[in-house]
Amino acid sequence: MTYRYITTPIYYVNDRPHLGHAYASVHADIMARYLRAAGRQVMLVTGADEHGEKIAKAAMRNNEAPAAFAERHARTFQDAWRRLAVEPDVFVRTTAPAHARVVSDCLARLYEAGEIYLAEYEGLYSVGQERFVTDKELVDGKLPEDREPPVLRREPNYFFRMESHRAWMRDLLRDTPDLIQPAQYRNEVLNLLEAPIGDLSISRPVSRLDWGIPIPWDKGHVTYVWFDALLSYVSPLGYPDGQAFADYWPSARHVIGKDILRTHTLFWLGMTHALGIAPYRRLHVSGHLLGADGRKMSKSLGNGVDPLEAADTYGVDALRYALIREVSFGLDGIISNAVIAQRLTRDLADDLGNLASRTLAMVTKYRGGTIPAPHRHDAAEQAIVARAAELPAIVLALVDDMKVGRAVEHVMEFVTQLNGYVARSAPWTLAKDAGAAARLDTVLHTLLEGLYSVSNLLAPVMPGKMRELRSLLGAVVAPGWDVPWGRGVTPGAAISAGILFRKPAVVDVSDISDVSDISAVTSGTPARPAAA
Ligand code: ME8
Repeated sequence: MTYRYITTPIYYVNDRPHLGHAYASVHADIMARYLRAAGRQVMLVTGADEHGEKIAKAAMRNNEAPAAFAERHARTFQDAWRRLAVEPDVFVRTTAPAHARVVSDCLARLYEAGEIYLAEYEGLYSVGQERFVTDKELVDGKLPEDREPPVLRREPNYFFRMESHRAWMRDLLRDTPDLIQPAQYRNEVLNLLEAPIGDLSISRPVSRLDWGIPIPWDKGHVTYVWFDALLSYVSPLGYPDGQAFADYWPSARHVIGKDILRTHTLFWLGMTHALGIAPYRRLHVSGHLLGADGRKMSKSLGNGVDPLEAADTYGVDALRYALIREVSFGLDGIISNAVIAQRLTRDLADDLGNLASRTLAMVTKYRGGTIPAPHRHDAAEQAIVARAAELPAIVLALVDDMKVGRAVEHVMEFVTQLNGYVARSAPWTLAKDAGAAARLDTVLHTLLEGLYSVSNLLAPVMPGKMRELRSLLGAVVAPGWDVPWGRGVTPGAAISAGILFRKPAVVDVSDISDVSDISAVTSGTPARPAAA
């Protein structure tokens, strides 16, 4: 059994998710779906980061107890993932007693081992990022991603001896080139590790903040939210003794945004090393989605595209597709309603949707809606069959490196190849020639089988639409990875004509040169795409 453990960040539940959160979760979900389709035993974990000052403050502003506030928003996230077809196996909550037990146990062990000590601390603290910051990180007196400048804090804190693990971390990163991907983020961390990183404050006095997991030996302090949150990667596996931990942890891949690179390297690698947990296998670091204003999309800035509204407007599958195609994983990129509409129009409706609808229409018109059996394959069919045979391995290898957009680009090139094949083989001409009936059968069968391959190859990205496509193709076979050519559609079975993707009705996106002009696409009542 080949296991794969995939995690997303556990999100701060102080509001509803925006598209930046969806970006990480959709990538992780797509990787999970591809690997599952290819027969791996996958566990996908996402969750809610419910403790800490940020949540406590947001709850207070809302006149609500932190527990009730976090509970309500955790549910909002769970509902959002359901709507966005993100299907985790576990939704971990840091307020769950089982998680708190793991945190307490880890703290106690580290304290006994001398890895934790008490000291007075003074420094600049970013409430937005929930961590102490250094002067070097500040631009114009604040972190670029924060609205407020950091505040000066002086208080007794428990510290974790993070600095003592620095040499080991540096060696690990040097010896494991693919531990952090893309490579620029590994270099960034290697640079950080050249200089002292200091020890990590892992507690807060209850006099200032009581919304957290108590420090087991000192009720005057609660656990720092990051120390608590990072352990949510092992608590759902039943760490330390659970079988799931033994099975899944050795294959762990964390999907995160670049804003939390430091916590997932310096903090988390240090913590796992001190606890005797093997380091994760890979950290997949995304860039940032930028709002139309060119700034990082964030809840605090309110410049995000609402993923649920976008799913309603364009369909959840088109949204997932646009997210992974538009911004290459690892890089920053702007995403707006306009670019989603453009992807839906061009790639999905014009290329894939058109291939499907004209193929289905021709089978209806020329063969009464019944799938014909193929005859002799010419060079054109042989090229298509050969490409269909090699695509699953190509796609899987790219997905394994979290190059999901690139993987899907290959499949869309195959769609282009099929569209070119329609044009060159001109079934409408063959249909006029009684002597070309066998050739027409072969062409139509090749197109249907090609579409079946596409439905399999894109199902992890667009599960609903690809299910719909398989049903239009009359494919009774359960979707499978690597289905050999000729086993997808069944000669003699009936297809249904249908339209897979509808263009957004409101705008002609070819007119949009300025993607920041969101109002152009969101005003009016867009047509809903066909139901999934
Ligand atoms: O940091 N573009 O939670 P968080 C791309 N609770 N991704 C974005 C993004 C954007 N504009 N904005 C957010 C936390 N993200 C901690 C994590 S994990 C043990 C604890 C994504 O709610 C990105 O993956 O602030 C980022 O790392 C994550 O959301 C942070 O979400």
